[in-house]
Amino acid sequence: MPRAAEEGRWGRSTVRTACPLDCPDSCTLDVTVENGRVVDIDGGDENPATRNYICAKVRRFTSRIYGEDRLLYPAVRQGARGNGVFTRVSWDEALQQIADRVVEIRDRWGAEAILPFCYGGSNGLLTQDTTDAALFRGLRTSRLARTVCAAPTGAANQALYGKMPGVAYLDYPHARLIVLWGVNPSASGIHLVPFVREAQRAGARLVVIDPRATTLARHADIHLAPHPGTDLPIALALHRFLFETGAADEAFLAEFTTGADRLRARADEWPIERAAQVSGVDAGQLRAFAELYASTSPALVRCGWGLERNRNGGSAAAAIMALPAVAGKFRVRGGGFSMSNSAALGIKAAAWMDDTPEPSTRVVNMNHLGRALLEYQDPPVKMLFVYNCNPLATMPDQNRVLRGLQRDDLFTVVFDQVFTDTARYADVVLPSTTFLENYDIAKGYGPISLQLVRPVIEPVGESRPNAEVFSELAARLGLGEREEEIDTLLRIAARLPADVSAELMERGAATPPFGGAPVQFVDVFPRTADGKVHLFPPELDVQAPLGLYGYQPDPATDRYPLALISPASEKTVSSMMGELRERAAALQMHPSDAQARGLGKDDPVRVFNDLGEVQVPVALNPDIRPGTVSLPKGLWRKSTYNGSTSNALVPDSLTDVAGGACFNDARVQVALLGRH
Ligand SMILES: Nc1nc2c(c(=O)[nH]1)N[C@H]1C(S)=C(S)[C@@H](COP(=O)(O)OP(=O)(O)OC[C@H]3O[C@@H](n4cnc5c(=O)[nH]c(N)nc54)[C@H](O)[C@@H]3O)O[C@H]1N2
Ligand SMILES: Nc1nc2c(c(=O)[nH]1)N[C@H]1C(S)=C(S)[C@@H](COP(=O)(O)OP(=O)(O)OC[C@H]3O[C@@H](n4cnc5c(=O)[nH]c(N)nc54)[C@H](O)[C@@H]3O)O[C@H]1N2
Ligand SMILES: [Mo]
Repeated sequence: MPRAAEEGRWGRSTVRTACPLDCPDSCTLDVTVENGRVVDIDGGDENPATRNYICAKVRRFTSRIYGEDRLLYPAVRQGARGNGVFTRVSWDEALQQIADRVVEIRDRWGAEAILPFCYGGSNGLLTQDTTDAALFRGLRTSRLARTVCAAPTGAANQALYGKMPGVAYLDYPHARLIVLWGVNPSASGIHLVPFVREAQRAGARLVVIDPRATTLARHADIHLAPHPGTDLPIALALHRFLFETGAADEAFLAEFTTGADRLRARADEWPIERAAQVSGVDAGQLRAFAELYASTSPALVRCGWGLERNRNGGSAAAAIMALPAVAGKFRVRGGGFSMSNSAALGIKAAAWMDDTPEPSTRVVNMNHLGRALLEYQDPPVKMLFVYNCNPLATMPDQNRVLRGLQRDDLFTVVFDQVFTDTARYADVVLPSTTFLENYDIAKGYGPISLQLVRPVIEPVGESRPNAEVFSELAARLGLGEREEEIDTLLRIAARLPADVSAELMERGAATPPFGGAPVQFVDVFPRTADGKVHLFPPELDVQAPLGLYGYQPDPATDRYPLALISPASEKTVSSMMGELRERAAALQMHPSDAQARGLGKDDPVRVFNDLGEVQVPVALNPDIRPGTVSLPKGLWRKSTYNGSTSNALVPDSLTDVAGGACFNDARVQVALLGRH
């Protein structure tokens, strides 16, 4: 396997690799390198679903690689925490300082006083859960529950179907009805869009359920714009309709499912009119949707993540994913559901390097970072080790996280590619490579795919890959041998099924089973213990405050009547590339809500609640539902007037199941800035 970086060092060459960033699509990339520098990034043809084109973000990834925010060498804090002044040190000094602090804190407080903090980052199989997991397990630090995203949808998909693979992008053109539910592929997975449009050209109907009139919603036959957090009543009303009108597939339910009676009992509480009233959609439109779904096949539901980020998120996701089972939509190409396909290949990103079981140490829910830093005792958190994550930008209750990071007695390490908002509060900053400078294995969660990511240039500055840094730290702490990144890669490869591994290493990609397009209940089946669909899984029921499918009402108050959502934007991947945004982001607000508050186009406003305040210009946007306002996800602090972003308004309350984040449960008021 050639180290591609060497091919492009002199002259010009184009190298095949893949994008591992946190996005469903997992594009094949052709990267052109000239005299050791990346000059062009474009799509390649290995992944049939990504069809040779890529998003604007990765197309301009060179602005990140060579940008002014790039971290080039290790550095330690000078003077007051948060003032942003750092002094360059050698890797040896930085790592020794960290190792010394680890020993000191472990001896005085116990290793659970150390909290490793990581999430999406580059999202591949090598940059997470490898030598990092071995190090932190070996130390017996606190463990992190990685719940910021996909926890409720993942728990629902696991409980109902054991994460059966979903309908492939390639099969969307076979559908006669496509339902895009709480998902906006035009921003969050662009390669799905042409397949939806192709289906429409072939006569398929499109239903979009989203509080915003997204691009695809504007092209839909039915657009339901529910109040955020009310998908559960809508889905239950559909179930009730299916059972009542005889459209439920009783034979399928009897043979392949459990729990249908209990689901039906909860659905009985939701006639169409009641669900329409609670969710703020038109009852006639909701009925039309129910009739269309009942009568059309192949019908498929693309369940997204927008609907999980609220107190009803787990129940909503379960009720939505239960629809094709009740309506009997499986067993045809283009029928069923799609959710995350991250488990489709049966390859888990967990503890690859170490067969020793996870220690039974304290678990910290990452959505409670602020609380953990400020309130947890026995022991208090004394060291925070952040990598693959930018929590000050991305976790709930930003002001609480900020107060935690400002603690004088907290030792914080931030290992990142750029000088993030979180890095500003670090004691030690370590520079990491990007996916064009290190190896990785990219696993798609839209299309089923596994691709090799290769370094196409030498590391920029003194940056180093995760695998090496954690193995070196482990060696310094007497927990193992230092190893090269390539050796870690080979150790992972050796743990993959032999045929997958051989093809991945030789060809750079593994061929997915069923041509990457399995038909549900023909090629793939539920991976639950009994092989059935569990429509009322007890493990979800015990978690939910009102039981599974129990609707918790809207948290709005008279003081804070507006729902704030913060969906994915086409400009960033979570907060990655957020450093490149030059102007303040705008609050999207319906003209009627603006008028009621005396606000005009571009007026500076305060968006506030009891947790914080965000100051931004307002944009009058008829595409957002009245009563709902929106800010982009992943903003850096510099992208608002006062350095607070949507997460300053997001409570750190948890979803009904699986401890997920409630980003879209923020309730706020908006007023002209300067008027109180
Ligand atoms: N460009 C880009 N792509 C990304 C990302 C990114 O940041 N930028 N992030 C990646 C990651 S980490 C993820 S998890 C995925 C997420 O991708 P998506 O599943 O698309 O999730 P969101 O962007 O959170 O929200 C999707 C839609 O849900 C709507 N929505 C909000 N609240 C509700 C609700 O209560 N009910 C319903 N029905 N709809 C609601 C929003 O208006 C939005 O249009 O995208 C991935 N792809
Ligand atoms: N308000 C609001 N907030 C949200 C959401 C929302 O809908 N609304 N969505 C949430 C979602 S879906 C998600 S997934 C989370 C994501 O939240 P985070 O996990 O914080 O994701 P990123 O912002 O992408 O931060 C990843 C960081 O890792 C760094 N990184 C990338 N590759 C590497 C590597 O190889 N090594 C190291 N050491 N660092 C690397 C990047 O430079 C970046 O700074 O955000 C959540 N935050
Ligand atoms: Mo996510």
